[in-house]
Amino acid sequence: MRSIVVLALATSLALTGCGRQQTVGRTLPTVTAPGQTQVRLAYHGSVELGRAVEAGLDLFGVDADKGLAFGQVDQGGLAALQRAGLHPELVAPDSRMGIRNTFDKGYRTYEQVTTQLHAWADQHPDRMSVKSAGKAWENEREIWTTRITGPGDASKRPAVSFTANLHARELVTVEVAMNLIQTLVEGYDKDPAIKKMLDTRVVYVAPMMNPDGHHQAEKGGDWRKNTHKFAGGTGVDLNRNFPFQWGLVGTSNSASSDIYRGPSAASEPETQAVRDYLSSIPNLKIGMDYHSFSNLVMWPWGWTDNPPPDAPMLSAIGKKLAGFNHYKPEQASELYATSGTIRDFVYGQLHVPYFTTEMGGQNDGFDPPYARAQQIWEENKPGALWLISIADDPSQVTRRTGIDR
Ligand code: 0X9
Ligand code: ZN
Repeated sequence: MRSIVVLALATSLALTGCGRQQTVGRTLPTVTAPGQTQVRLAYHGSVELGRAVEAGLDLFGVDADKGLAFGQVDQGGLAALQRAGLHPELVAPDSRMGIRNTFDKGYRTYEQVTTQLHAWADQHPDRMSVKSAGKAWENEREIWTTRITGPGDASKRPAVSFTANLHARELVTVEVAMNLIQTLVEGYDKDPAIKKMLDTRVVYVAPMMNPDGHHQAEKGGDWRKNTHKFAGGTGVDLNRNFPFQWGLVGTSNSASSDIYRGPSAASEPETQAVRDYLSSIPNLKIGMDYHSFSNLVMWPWGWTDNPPPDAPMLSAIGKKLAGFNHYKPEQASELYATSGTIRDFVYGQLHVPYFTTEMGGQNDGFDPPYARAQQIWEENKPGALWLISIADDPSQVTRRTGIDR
């Protein structure tokens, strides 16, 4: 009887940030409290971490050097981890790990992002335009994309893409993308290096690809996925829904899971919009998808440990980027296997080198005080500008040595 009450409570709390979807619809006779327990798990390699995620660990991030993973599990997940031979350490809800579920007012809301992007484009129509790639699942919020380049014929200029906030609660990534846009648009008049860059490149930035999920985070909710309602739970992990090696590994077929892949490849309106947007960028040469946290720079593949066809180039670029922000560079699968990700889609399907940055450390979690977001932007700025600079020919990194442009 008690567990029925608890499950009903968990259902009613879904998406409020207090209760979590994972408990809904499972038989959990031993559950005595709704919600999640934060855990720290010493893991040994990507296979073990992948097992933990598949068992139900909602992974926040890792300290890759120490082999420590941080996250949360419900009672069922805890039992599954133990059955898998993994022994997470329970930690008290810790303000220095994971999520505080407070939305520091420094962070921009969806509404503020919308207003700001249009204000910049209105002020600088000669160099910036804003376009919606489509609406998110609730059919209310637009997925904004921006195109930034100097005046004149841009049709032959190489293009670079930056994407952010596929995962709703990774708030810092929106701010980094917004800072990048501002730096380029306003720097055009002030900084000759930026002017030269924009006169010879086209930069596309999509700062908030999961606006419905972000809206939940703005209300203080802990939310990763989009907000698509299914019978068995809410939300698809958009970074498991892309149409490349969809459903293969590191993902779940259960709507209650934080790594739910969706009912089919590109089932979600957000995925479709971003897929079509990225596929239609002329001369797309390279790009970056921003996540948080773990202080990592990753290149394809995530779906297999096998090296990608362009491994020397991809690893050279990844290591160079990591030299700027002092993050750890690695092939994505070295962390844990994933499939249906945006990075592997762009590389595998569009044949364009695409990277993932996991910004911030475990002390930042998903929602560090806003001042940290500015520091995280500063540490990622040189790499972002460098990526734009090599877009004319990314393979130059393996042909030249000692370049520092
Ligand atoms: O799991 C993800 O989608 C990303 N990590 S996050 O903590 N931001 O959710 C990226 C994972 C990188 N790719 C692989 N591990 N293969
Ligand atoms: Zn993420």
